[in-house]
Amino acid sequence: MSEIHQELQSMTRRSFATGGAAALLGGAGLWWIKHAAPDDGIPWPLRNVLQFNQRLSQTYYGPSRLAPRFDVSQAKEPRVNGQIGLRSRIDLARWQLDVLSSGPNPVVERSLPIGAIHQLPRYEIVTEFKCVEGWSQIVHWAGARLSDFVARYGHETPYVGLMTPDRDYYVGLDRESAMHSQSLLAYEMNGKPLTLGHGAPLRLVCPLKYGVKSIKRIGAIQFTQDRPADYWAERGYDWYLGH
Ligand SMILES: Nc1nc2c(c(=O)[nH]1)N[C@H]1C(S)=C(S)[C@@H](COP(=O)(O)O)O[C@H]1N2
Ligand SMILES: [Mo]
Repeated sequence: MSEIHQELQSMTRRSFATGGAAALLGGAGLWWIKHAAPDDGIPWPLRNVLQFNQRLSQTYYGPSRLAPRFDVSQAKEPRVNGQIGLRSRIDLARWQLDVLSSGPNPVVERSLPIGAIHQLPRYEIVTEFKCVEGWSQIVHWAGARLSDFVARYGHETPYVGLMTPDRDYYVGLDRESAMHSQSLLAYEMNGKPLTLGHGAPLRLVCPLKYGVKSIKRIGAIQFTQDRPADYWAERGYDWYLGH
């Protein structure tokens, strides 16, 4: 199993390296990568490594794989990292989570107050939060399992998309990752309500994936048949981003 993890990690790193190389090439190189017969929206020079990641992800990112847990005494506050979708004003008293209909032109099916999330069973976890930029931090989170939310308010679709209220930041999850027992809709960090910088009033925590997927300030959630838009996947990162 550890060999597989190593392979998954090195492949993930390599796909970042490919993205990085694409960024460095600029000019003609970037043009070529962008225009080389896209498949599933992904230019083929990046596709092979992504498909390999996808195979590994589907095989080994099963419901039984758990992120390591730590003692609560090891938890510290992570840095505030990534402000996309957090720049507009937010009135926490009026915040609602919109559940969107599936399909390309979604309508709001229902709007839930934060109380609806607090009413779901509370779950706490102390896990290592890892950013692709190379830092990590052990953090103590509390919130509702995304799987409990889906069971109560969601639909049985292959994908789940989450976005900030202003739609500036958005992530897509495959159903297996969404239903993973450690995927949380978190409202507390290290024993206190989330701060605005860390995504108040509600953020995702997905401990088996890099921090990129743990969207802060969730405003809407959509259950889709097709792969939802994903901010960093659109910019060349691996879609699954497991580690
Ligand atoms: N809305 C939003 N969520 C986001 C980001 C962002 O830019 N906007 N950045 C992501 C990245 S790259 C990381 S590492 C984590 C950082 O979370 P933190 O600020 O609580 O440490 O948030 C993720 N969620
Ligand atoms: Mo990150």
